Amino acid sequence: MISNPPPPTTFYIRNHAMNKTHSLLLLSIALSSTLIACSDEAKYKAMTEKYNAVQTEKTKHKAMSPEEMAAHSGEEMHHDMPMSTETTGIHKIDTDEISRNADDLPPPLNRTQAQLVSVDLYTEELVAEMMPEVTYQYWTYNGKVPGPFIRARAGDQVEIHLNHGKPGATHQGHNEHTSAEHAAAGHSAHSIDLHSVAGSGGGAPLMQVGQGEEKSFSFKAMHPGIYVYHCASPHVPSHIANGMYGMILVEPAEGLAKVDREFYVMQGDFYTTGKYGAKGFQALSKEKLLAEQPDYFLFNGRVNSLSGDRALKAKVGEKIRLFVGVGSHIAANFHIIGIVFDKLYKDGAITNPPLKDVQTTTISPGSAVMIEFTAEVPGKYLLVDHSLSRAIDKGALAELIIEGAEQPELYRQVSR
Ligand SMILES: [Cu+2]
Repeated sequence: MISNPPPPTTFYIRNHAMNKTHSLLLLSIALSSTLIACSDEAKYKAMTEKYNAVQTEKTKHKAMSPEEMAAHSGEEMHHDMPMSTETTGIHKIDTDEISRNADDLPPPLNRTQAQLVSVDLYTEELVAEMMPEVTYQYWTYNGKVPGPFIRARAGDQVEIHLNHGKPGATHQGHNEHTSAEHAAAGHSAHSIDLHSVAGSGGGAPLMQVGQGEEKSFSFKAMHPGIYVYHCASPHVPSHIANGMYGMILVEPAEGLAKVDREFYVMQGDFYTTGKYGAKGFQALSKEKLLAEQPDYFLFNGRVNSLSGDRALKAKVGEKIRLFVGVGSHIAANFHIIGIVFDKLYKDGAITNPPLKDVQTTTISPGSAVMIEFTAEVPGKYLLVDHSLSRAIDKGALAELIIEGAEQPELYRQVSR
């Protein structure tokens, strides 16, 4: 029941200016992505060449005046030029950072009444680095992997607005293709299925957005928990494999216990035409996806996304809460080396009594957990998938840095 609801909470939209040059560049990207649909290992070489040709085209466009662009936009683009060593394309990317920071989530709600929560999402297809010198075309919500962390309270009415393409941008340029080609490419539509929704398809039947469309739907957040959302447009596994997932927290009416730090981490499996570390542009390998043989297991979308400057950081004595989910297809075995979880809320069930003193937890695909612990001993801790080749050899590694005074009574070297 919502009486006199306070003003809606509106989640951010990153609304960078998009000029005509950029929109044409996106058209080039879209052209290259049609190939991804029919990708298999045999076509990889052709795709790489085409990608590099597109990058050459992009470079050319960058040097053009708006007038030249206008004149040029009617021309047919030629992507069959031979590959040059100077256009390997590995540094020609749409965004310098595909990964969402682990601390990029809204603060606790701290309110006692239900209200309307309005969430603005858009879909964006971006070429970015998966690791140095390895690029991939991600499909995203709001330009990052994972999508925005949505925060509501039990009893809230939640309105989701989903725009196909970045608002304010000339649409991402499928106009040279037929709709059949779009469908074949698997990105004629995007959508959203939120696991917190009680209703057909989790909203997806109401939320299929095509080029230039925006659709909205509303649901009542009745079940507290931490949930995954994801794209549910055909071919659904491909959309998810490309990065279209995020999490929504429905806080219980009484709120959550106070903590000092909260972090948002999602593990995803990625399937590339080349092996782990193979340089250059990597397309989605549908064959590997169907065989459930990922080349990468990644936290927040890329290798080392949450390390160094972007590591999770806390101080000795602070209470830490992690929301950890699996957006894509393979269950995670989440562990932090050197940390025991004081409390674990399995399977998103945050209103149940937690498990206590847990070392490792499995997280099902399409599920999430809430973990709480106190930072006790300073140092660097590694977040891993404890199926450890995934961490050591395939990317599932992040850092938690705890700063503060040494605690020799808790942890020290001794000699016998
Ligand atoms: Cu999608």
